[in-house]
Amino acid sequence: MSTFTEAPAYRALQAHHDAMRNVHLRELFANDATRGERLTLDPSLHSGQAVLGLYFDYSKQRVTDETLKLLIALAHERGVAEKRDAMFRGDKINVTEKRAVLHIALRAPRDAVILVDGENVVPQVHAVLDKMSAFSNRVRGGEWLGATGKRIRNVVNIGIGGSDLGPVMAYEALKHYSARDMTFRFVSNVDGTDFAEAVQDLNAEETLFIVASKTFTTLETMTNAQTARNWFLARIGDESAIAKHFVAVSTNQAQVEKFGIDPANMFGFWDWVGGRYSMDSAIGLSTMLAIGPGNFRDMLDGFHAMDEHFRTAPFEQNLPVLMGLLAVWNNNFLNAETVAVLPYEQYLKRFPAYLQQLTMESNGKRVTRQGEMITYQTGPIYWGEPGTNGQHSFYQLIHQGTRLIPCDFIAFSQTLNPLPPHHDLLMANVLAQAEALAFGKTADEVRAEGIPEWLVPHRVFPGNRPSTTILADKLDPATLGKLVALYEHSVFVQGVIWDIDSFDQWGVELGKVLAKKIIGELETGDAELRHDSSTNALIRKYRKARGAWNVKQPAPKN
Ligand code: G6Q
Repeated sequence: MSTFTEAPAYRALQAHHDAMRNVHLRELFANDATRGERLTLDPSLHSGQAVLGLYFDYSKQRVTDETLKLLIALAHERGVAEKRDAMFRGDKINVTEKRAVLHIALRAPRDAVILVDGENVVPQVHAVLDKMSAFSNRVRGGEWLGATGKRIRNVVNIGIGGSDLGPVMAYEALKHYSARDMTFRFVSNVDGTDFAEAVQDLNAEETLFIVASKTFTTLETMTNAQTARNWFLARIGDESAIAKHFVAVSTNQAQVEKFGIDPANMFGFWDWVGGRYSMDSAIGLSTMLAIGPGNFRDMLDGFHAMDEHFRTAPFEQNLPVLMGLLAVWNNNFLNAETVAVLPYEQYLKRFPAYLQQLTMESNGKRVTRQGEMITYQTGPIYWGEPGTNGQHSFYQLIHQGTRLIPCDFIAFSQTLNPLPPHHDLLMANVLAQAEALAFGKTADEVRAEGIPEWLVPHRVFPGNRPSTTILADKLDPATLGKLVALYEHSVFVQGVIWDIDSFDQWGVELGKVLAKKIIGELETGDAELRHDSSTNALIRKYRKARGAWNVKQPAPKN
């Protein structure tokens, strides 16, 4: 295969871009009265799959019919369909780790058949789901009691990265559906403050810790899990009580047992589930405890509906394919460096943080799958905050700054907390922002408002700033599943176009080993230092000034 920038479709797109670089969205809309309805996807209409229900309006992207035609040609040329089919088939498309990539199997129906090395993995997936459901029902129903006979009221998920961001995001997103008589906390940072604050008001007798770690070797998680164990034992004083208060989610049974957790209380998953693609595996145990197995199943069904859409819909009507192609257009032709994700839904407040890992860990790569250096831009920077808060801070730069920042607006027609007039105001804002970004305000329009001439340049909005608006009926478990799967597959499409391995994360692995050397040097106060002069000086300064951090703490009171 030729490299991305040598592909005939790339060259055609480059020429097309040169011809339309100065075309304004104002013009595109003025020349086509139907554009706002035509350049949209409502898969319930297009593909007869009434289940999707996500209205995807990309008419405010800087594209024409010709752009779309060329982008779709690019997708065909780069082998998106073949690579997608290879993923769904269980081929080892994660080439650097020689692994299959099968998060789609986590939400497959019970009777599906998906083979890894000749073995159908779907029964294993459902066996774990059944075990999670039985456990969740027992905890939620008050059958699973703590060691002193009290009901479990608090769940603390200890994990980091993919073993944290998905669970936190999903808990926050689906809080409306959660058991309100239970408290959920998430500890990820190795900074002791994270653990201390998470448990400071919890009663150990009513607390369940989930140690969530695919490898069960991650420094942060193992340190927090050990601290949790100490915290618990200091209050309960009985090793045998651990079995009722600690469960594990992992692929590493040996390490789980070594830590002291009974394998009967372990929920497994597999090496073909990447950390950032694992929120719908056993890593979602905290989510299931919060919302119950039925809602969790609905979420999985939402994921699966998007998987099937991605697998079967023609590219012209395929949400993840179009979303991925538009991202490539903005990134490689309009030279946008970032993407702002702007959910107008308070419950999605952690969605941008979740997407940061999904997108940037997947596509932040600088060599091809074959290891050749890449000469074009790959994954952009994702960031964002829920609306309307962002409007009062960083939107200034999006409207009038010198950079082009494509935006994903996400909104819901129905609120889960009807408090008139809030929802209409929220919706008015998201619609107004997308409109203002696209069309701006010209100098003549500013003058017509009676603005003095010296102020006119400051009051002009250039417009022509691209955005997509995703509108769903309401935020429920199935819709969340669809949204996450939409981004997952869009990331996949981009990775295929750029010819990168979207499923490894060597940059993260490095972080896991780098600190180890320095830890030893901090602990041994007089060890000889062989770093650069800056690091050496910082270590010396820290050794001197750290105070009594390692002095034994007094035994905690119950
Ligand atoms: C995700 C990454 C990474 C991982 C964490 C936690 O795709 O691999 O974020 O999830 O480093 O790893 P463990 O689950 O093994 O503790």
